[in-house]
Amino acid sequence: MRGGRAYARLLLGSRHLYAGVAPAECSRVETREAFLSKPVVNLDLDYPTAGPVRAVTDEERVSYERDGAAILKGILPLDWIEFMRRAVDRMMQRSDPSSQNYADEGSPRFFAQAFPWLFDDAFKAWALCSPLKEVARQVLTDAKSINFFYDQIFTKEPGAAKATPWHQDFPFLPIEGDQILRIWVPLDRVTADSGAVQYLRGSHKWGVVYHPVGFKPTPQITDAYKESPYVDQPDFEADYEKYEWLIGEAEPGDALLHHPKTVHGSRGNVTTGFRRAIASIYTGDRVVWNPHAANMFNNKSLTGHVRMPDLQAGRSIDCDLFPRVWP
Ligand SMILES: O=C(O)CCC(=O)C(=O)O
Repeated sequence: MRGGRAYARLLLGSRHLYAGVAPAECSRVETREAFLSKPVVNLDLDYPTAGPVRAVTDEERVSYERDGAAILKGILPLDWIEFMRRAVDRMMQRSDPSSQNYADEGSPRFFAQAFPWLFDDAFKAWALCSPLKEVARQVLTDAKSINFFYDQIFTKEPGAAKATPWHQDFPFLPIEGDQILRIWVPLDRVTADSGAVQYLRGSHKWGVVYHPVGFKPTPQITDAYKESPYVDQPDFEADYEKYEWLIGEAEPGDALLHHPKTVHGSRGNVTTGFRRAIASIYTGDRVVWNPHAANMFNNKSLTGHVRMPDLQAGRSIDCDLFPRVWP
C-alpha cells in the first residue's frame, strides 16, 4: 500500500508479463521485443490495483448504442490517472522517432504515439490490468471474451491550435466486426476550448465507411491510405452546424466511449493547459482480422515500429500483439 492505495508490481525482467498481486487478473504476454525493432524501457514499477469506481449503467449503454458515443462520468480511480499522467509525460519527453507531431512547424505540439504499451510498462499495466477492460466488458455485453487491440497517446500542448480532422476509426483498423470499442481517457480537464473530442451523434448507424483521413496531409501519410476500399467523406466541417455533435467535455476520472464508425474529431487547444489523453481499443470475440489495403499498418509513420502479426483474414485476432484480457 502507498498512501492508503493499493499497488501491484509488474514483473517484467523475464520474458513474460505477470501482474504481481493478482496474476489471474492480467494476461501473460510475450515480450515486447517480439514486436519492436528497438529496446524498450523496463521500469519495474508498481501500478495501482483499483478497479472501476462504479459500474457502467444501463442508461450509459443506451446512450452509447443510440449516439455511438457516451461520456462515463467519474468511473476511473484517480490514482490510475495520476499514474498515467507520469507515463504520458515520460513518452512525450522520450519523443521516440516513431511518435508523431501533427502540429504545423513551429507551433506547440499535437503529440501522438501509437502502441505506447510496447515501450513503457505503465501503459502495459493500463492496457492489460486497469479498469478499462472491465469497462469494455460492461459495454460489449454480448462479448464472450475481450482482447486489447491497441493504444494511442494524444496530447495537445497549451496553444496547440491544430484540429484533429473529422474521421471514423474503423477504416484504419485491420479488423471487421461490431464489437470494437474506443475508450478515450482524459488526464486533464477537457473543455471545448482545450480540444474536447466531438462525436457526430448517430453516425455509427449510417451504414457507411469513409476513406481513412490522415491527421496531416503529408505524402507519407496520405499515400498509405490511397488504396482504401471505402468511400469519399463529406465535408463535415463546412456543414458543421447541420449536424448534432456530442461535445466530450470531461474531467480526469471520466471515460469517453465511441464506436469505430462514429465520425469524430477535435478542435485545437487554445488554453494555457495541457490536453493529455490516452485512447485504447478493446474488441469482442466476434471481431475478425481484415488486413485491407489501407489499414494502419500501411502507414509506416504511425506503426513502422510494430510488426504486423501474421493472422488469417476472417479469423480471430487472438495473438500476443492483441492479447486476450478477459476472461
Ligand atoms: O484526441 C484527439 O483529438 C483524437 C482522438 C481520436 O481521434 C480517437 O480517439 O479516435
